[in-house]
Amino acid sequence: MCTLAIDIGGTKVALGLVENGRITERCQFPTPKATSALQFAQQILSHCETWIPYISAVGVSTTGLVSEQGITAINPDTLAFPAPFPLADALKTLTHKPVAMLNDAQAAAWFEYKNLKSPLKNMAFITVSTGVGGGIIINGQLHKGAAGLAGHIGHTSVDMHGPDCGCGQRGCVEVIASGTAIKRASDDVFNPPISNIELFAIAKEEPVADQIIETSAHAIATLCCNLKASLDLEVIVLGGGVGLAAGYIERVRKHIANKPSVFQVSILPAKGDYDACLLGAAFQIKESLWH
Ligand code: BMX
Ligand code: ZN
Repeated sequence: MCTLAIDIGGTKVALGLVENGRITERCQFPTPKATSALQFAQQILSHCETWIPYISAVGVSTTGLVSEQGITAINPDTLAFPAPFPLADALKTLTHKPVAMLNDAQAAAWFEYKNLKSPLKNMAFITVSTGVGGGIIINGQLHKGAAGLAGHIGHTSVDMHGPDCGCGQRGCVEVIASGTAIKRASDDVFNPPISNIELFAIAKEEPVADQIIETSAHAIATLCCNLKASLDLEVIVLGGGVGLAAGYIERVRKHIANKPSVFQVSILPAKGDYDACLLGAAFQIKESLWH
């Protein structure tokens, strides 16, 4: 069975043709502006027209809160979805295939959980990318909560006097640690502006660059210890463009090692690497068809 996997992030959309858990075709493009759900779906499908005859289902992982009604932004600064945004329905109408949709980090969490080397019961996945997303596994089950919000750990505050977050709160992990936050801090000091990739590349020789990345890693480490305290997780898996950037996990581990031992938790890189959310998109549709 071939699945069309769609991963919608705040910066890019990735598409994959997935067969037996392997990505056989892949493409990506900048996230289109979210106008109407039907238009958005049409734009996405225009990038993979030749794959459509081979697919039997569509799996979507997307940034935002996913409910029966569609997608809602928690932080519209990362991607503003006009409400309601019934993307699954639009994709169903256009492809005539079964469609299942999950939040991007929840989908990756479930995929990563099912691919852990040693079986555990309690785990979280954190993506540090355009935003900071999360997915939580409790007692071997993906925990979505009453309305699907569970795992939006990027919007837990680690500094009540911190900067305003697009979600309406202050000092959220996302507004301090995300790729967007790193870029904002970097633009304040580097003229001409540099990309986050360049920032990571110069961090060894440039203390200002190093400090910006440290601030992000420290906030993520604090989040990990908060999660350990609230959920007693056995492991936390890190993903996303920033989360998987060279040296980032080591920085997070170093900050965790400085916290009281009871709150320390092991950190692993995502097995699905940069495609954890895309593989999660394919994985969850397969599961939803079986159950
Ligand atoms: C935001 C939120 C989450 C998402 C996370 C990571 C929106 C639109 N998104 O916290 O739902 O999981 O970003 O998203 O409110 P990404 O764009 O970085 O992949
Ligand atoms: Zn927030």
